[in-house]
Amino acid sequence: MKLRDILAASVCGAVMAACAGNTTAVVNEKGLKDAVGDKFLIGTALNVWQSGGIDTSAIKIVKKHFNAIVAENCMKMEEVHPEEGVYDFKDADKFVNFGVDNGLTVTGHCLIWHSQCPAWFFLDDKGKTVTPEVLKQRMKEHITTVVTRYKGKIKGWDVVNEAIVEDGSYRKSKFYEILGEEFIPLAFQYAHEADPDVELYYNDYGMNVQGRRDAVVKMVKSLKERGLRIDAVGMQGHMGMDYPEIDEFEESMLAFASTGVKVMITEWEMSALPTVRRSANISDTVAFRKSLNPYPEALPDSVSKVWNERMAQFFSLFEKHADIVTRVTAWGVSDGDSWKNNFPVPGRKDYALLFDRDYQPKDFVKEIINK
Ligand code: 9MR
Repeated sequence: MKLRDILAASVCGAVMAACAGNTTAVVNEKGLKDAVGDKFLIGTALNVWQSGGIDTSAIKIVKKHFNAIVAENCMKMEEVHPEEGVYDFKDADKFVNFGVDNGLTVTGHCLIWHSQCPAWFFLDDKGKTVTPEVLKQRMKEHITTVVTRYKGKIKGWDVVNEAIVEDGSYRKSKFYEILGEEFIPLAFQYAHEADPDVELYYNDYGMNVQGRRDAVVKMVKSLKERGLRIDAVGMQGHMGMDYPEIDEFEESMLAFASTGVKVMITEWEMSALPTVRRSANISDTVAFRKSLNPYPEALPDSVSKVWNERMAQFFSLFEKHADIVTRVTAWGVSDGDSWKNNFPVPGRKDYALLFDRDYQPKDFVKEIINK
């Protein structure tokens, strides 16, 4: 069993407990999506218990408050394409159908990512690294198969995820090692050829950092100069109480928009716990210590107040730039679902999302709804 499945199983346990017991009523008549109106889409990531219809409490929240969804895990390459010639679309199909059946805008996440990419993708039958030609052919086959399957059902794809690091250089991934920078334009080209109508995005974390910001701007410009389609830059909003600086984040939003693409806040949450690592790279973990888990029972009011104020400030920033922002998506429905409970320190209790463990909206969300 993979570590991710073990962690996910514990989330599912919490979900089942919640489903069995208190399926708390939501007090407000109006949903968050009604309050946001047509400023931008307001979305959430779904795990497989949600898109599979098991976590009914979360589903109620999704239908009432959100109008867009993205798959937290089930469309990643290791899930849909675990072996050469073997595809498994069981969970991905359920996710996409959930979106279509409920009239939600569906985003595909993600086509090309160094992480959660099965080892076979880069190896030949003798276990040697494949040639650039073979990797291109595999990328094309993967992208074409997945994008074609959901044609007309998905509004846009995170085509390439997390390819640039903080200093502005390219991440030394297998894709980069074998194909160099060229793997990015190729991925966009293959996706567009598979579905000329679908939107295409570049998605990354830590986008407030200047080195990464400048490199992403350069990369987007170069895609456009080649005549390739790119509709938006996804700024993953993995935030903490002390990062990112709001001004730096705004500067990046404007820098990306200046290239002629839209901006999406794609993976929004804010950890309320002491910052250990700013990275969202899943392998950057730190061992559990009690001192790193200061609120195992509940979040103190004083901390909750600061957290809500900071979330409200970011939301106001997104509203201020509603002309360039097309979607804001939370990375999970309620606090119990968040990957932050296990990253970067496994086993902490975090309070990172828009709805608490009882599926109640946080104060800043209530304020938006009641405005
Ligand atoms: O939230 C996701 C978590 O459940 C997975 O274990 C992890 C690895 O697949 O990916 C998490 O989502 C990541 C997203 O796909 C890309 N940006 C960073 C997110 C957090 O690691």
